[in-house]
Amino acid sequence: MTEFFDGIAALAYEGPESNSELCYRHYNPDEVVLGKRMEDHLRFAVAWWHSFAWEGGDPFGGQTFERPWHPQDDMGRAKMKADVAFEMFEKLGVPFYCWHDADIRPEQGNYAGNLRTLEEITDYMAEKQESAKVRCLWGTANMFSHRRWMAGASTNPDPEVFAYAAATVKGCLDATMKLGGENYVLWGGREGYETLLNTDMGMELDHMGRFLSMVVDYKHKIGFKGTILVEPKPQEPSKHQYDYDAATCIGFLRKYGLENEVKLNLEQGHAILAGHSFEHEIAVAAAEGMLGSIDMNRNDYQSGWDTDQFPNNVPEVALAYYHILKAGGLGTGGTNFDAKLRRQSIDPIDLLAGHAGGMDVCARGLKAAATMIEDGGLEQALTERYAGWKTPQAQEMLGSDLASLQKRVLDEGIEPEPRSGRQERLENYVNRFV
Ligand code: XLS
Ligand code: NI
Ligand code: NI
Repeated sequence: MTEFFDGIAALAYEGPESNSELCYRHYNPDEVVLGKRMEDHLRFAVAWWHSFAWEGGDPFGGQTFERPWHPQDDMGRAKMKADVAFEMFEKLGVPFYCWHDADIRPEQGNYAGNLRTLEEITDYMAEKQESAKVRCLWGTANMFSHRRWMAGASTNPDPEVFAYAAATVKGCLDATMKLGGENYVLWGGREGYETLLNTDMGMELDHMGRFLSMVVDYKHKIGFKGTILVEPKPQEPSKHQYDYDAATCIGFLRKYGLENEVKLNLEQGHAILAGHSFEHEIAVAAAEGMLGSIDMNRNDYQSGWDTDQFPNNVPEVALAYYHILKAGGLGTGGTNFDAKLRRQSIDPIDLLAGHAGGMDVCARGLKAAATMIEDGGLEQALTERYAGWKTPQAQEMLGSDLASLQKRVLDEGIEPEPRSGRQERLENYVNRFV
């Protein structure tokens, strides 16, 4: 045991009326929602990078968090960080965690050294898992922070960086498998460009497609049973990110023949940056059978960048889970809190409070979504709105052609009568549940 969370007890479900500062008011893991335990629907995960690796810097100032494992450059402190992380997982009762190689291992400044420290720290984590309830939801490689990645990883103009990226992902996939990870994520942090003046976009996209195929081949070679996930995000950090949004990624996966091998990890804040709602991104992926997992957070709607705050808006979260439930749930995926504290929230208890609040918001969203599904009002409205398409005549039309349809319009004197889309009535309906 470390002293980091001294005096703070494990969180318990106390119900909506509780006055405790630190408890669950809505997240009750064993409560059954639509025939399944809440914990199994939501599959919460803590993100190692925001909670344990980030030091509280912003573009104008450096570290504000003074954790006993900073600076993170030696194995002793990396293990202390892992000890605190596992204590936090237990106090929160979360079933999963997620990591980048650079979050968990001390940096050695060269590939062989980093592989060695990654193996050592993941052995240590695997050992801790033996006596813990928590599991690995996904691992990933940080191929965006170090200066070697500044012009991309698999899309770098330098083939040596491509090789380095391949070696890095191999090491991370091996480590994810060792930890029993249920997925492996690729977020193309620097896969994009700043200016077309120095960029061969077609070549870079082909290299990214080839790279992803190598990842899929290696997954099968080692018998990794998890799902490979790609995480879309627009305009940050590169001005033009190749994996802009769900639709762009789906087109990319189809082009390189990977549509049956790779799914999407969708992040709330990234959806907003792309000019979409979160439920839009979820519905796009679900329509293609490519909904994999979600990164749950929220952006500050005024600042226009990825602020990665804990979610606190139940109506927004409810619509996201509504579409997840409609799609049949998260499968091997989960709800990963890709969310960090504000840099003034320096106390250990803030880390627990951030997660507990987010989990309660998601639990309320899930329950509201489940009630809407049970009530069936939205589904009913859809059935009514598209009822015309149920007729044999409408279905036959889809196999017809422009000239026959013109003839039909003229012969029958068709002049369609517009009908209300009922948006406000449907919004009022949703507001009864959230
Ligand atoms: C950054 C991404 C990142 C991925 C994992 O914006 O959300 O945190 O989830 O590399
Ligand atoms: Ni993310
Ligand atoms: Ni993000």
